Amino acid sequence: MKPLVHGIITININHSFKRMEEEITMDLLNEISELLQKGKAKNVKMLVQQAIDEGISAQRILEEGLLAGMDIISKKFKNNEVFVPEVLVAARAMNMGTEALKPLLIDEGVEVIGKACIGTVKGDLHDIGKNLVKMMMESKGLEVIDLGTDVAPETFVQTAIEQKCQLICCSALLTTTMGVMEEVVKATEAAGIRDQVFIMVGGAPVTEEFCKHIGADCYTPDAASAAEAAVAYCQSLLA
Ligand code: B1M
Repeated sequence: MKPLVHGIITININHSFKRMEEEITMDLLNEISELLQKGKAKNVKMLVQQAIDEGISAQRILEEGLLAGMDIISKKFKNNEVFVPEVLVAARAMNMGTEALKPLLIDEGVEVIGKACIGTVKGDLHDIGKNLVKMMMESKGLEVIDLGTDVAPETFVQTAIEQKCQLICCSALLTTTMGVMEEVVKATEAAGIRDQVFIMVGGAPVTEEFCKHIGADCYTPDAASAAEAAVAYCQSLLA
């Protein structure tokens, strides 16, 4: 009987320990989310580092900490419970938090498999999603030239020509700016490089149907699938 009882106690202790560990992890991720909502950028960065040091995966920190906080802010913004200044500081905290995750996601030793330029289209200043796409692409071995926000179609095209990019990646968050993506497609045609570049589009209002309608090559709903699609395209060029 004794070893059996001992076994049960060991199992229970292990179970309790795991539960405690999960509770500590959840507390830390919730704190990251709350500090992000308050726009405490430096504290967010510090806690992201703490979470990394405690062995929490980059994916959990991103999804259950940073993006969870951003999601709450987005809903409050939509419902007029918070306004541009609060959203702006939360966005800064988000960007600082994701910067801290970068070393975890990007392995300097990864072989470069292709080159892309990325930007948020003209008239649009939203850059969080674009930054995530850039980071995920870099983590998968793409060299990514970041053109920032408010990027004119000619800038995408000129960069693609000068830097020999195989991919042009456009992000848009406003229904009023997503049309600029069509201008990017047309600008590549006018410059005679349409068949040399793979045009990827994304952002909250963008859809697969819209992508087809404007003649772009690929729509993906999130940063991870954008990186996967970019890699698949680059590999198809190497094959
Ligand atoms: Co603005 N904003 N904003 N905003 N903002 C939205 C987009 C909005 C939906 C809010 C709402 O609910 N009403 C609304 C747009 C409505 C519409 O167009 N129909 C809106 C508005 C109206 C505005 C202003 C006009 C507000 C004003 O001034 N009165 C103004 C416009 C400024 C401008 O751009 N000219 C404005 C300003 C701002 C801030 C500056 C305050 C700030 C941006 C700060 C920054 O980015 N540095 C801001 C923010 C933060 C938001 C919300 C709340 C959050 C956006 C975000 O970062 N989400 C947003 C609400 C919402 O989207 N529900 C909102 C998190 C991010 C991870 O998601 O960017 O969607 P997202 O990226 C995703 C995918 O879309 C995808 O990957 C990411 C996830 O993995 N993805 C790609 C993105 N790009 C991709 C490219 C790809 C593939 C996938 O391939 C190339």
